[in-house]
Amino acid sequence: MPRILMTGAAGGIGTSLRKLLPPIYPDLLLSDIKAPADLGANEKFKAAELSDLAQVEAICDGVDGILHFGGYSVEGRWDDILQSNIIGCYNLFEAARRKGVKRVVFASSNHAVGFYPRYHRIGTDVTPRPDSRYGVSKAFGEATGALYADKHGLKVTCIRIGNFGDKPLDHRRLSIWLKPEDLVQLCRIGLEHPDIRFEIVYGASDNERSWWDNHRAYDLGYRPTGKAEDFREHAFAEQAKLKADPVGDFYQGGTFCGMEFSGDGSRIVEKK
Ligand code: 15L
Repeated sequence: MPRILMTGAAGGIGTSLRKLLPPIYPDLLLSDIKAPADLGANEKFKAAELSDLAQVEAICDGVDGILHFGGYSVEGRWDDILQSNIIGCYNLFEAARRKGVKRVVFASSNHAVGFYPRYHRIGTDVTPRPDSRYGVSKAFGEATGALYADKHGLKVTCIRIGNFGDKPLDHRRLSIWLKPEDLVQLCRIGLEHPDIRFEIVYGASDNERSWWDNHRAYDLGYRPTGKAEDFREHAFAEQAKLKADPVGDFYQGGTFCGMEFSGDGSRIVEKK
């Protein structure tokens, strides 16, 4: 029975996966800076600060595979992103190497490529176009994962997560929604598939309006069950409550692109 470590156990995704993973991975070790308030008596938890390598090594001890959901999950001040997502992510891969962990699944994000326009269908092999300091940290994590895969033989899967949740929240999320059970499928591929060396996949359900070519995930056996269009009316009703955002509505990364934007607005109408 593999021992799986999940970082970020107290965060949004971690909280949901704490319920979905135990039947598949009964030996699940949870970690975060602080224990989740509702930690069950049968859940195993060890606290760790990701920016402290010794603490990260301690949680990797005896672990076979890691689901790395820890770190900052939205745009933030540079120093917060630096500590949690740059230093913290490096520490995670380095601790995994030192402790002989075999596999890491890294929670990357659509914001690593958020500055691609929505009309542009992209695969996982495009140049990163981060839309935020947070997006830069996710591109860094993918690059670090590639280094540890190529140089040290760690089996690494980066999931560029769209928007995780029970239903798509607005028009943009109809293209990038990820149903929790579909994320579990992708985690299992990363932790178990025999062909993994270094992979990047999109964390998206079976969404008709997707902007992403996710064929590699399907080649690895991914069969998502979520369909964003089933929630179309809800998403449009929620969208109607939002203010127009000329930058965010044009690019894949949405509001992350519009935030602090002082670039060339004339490119927004350009289609090539
Ligand atoms: C993300 O990467 C964030 O973690 C999440 O909070 C959402 O903003 C999501 O992307 C999104 O793009 O909707």
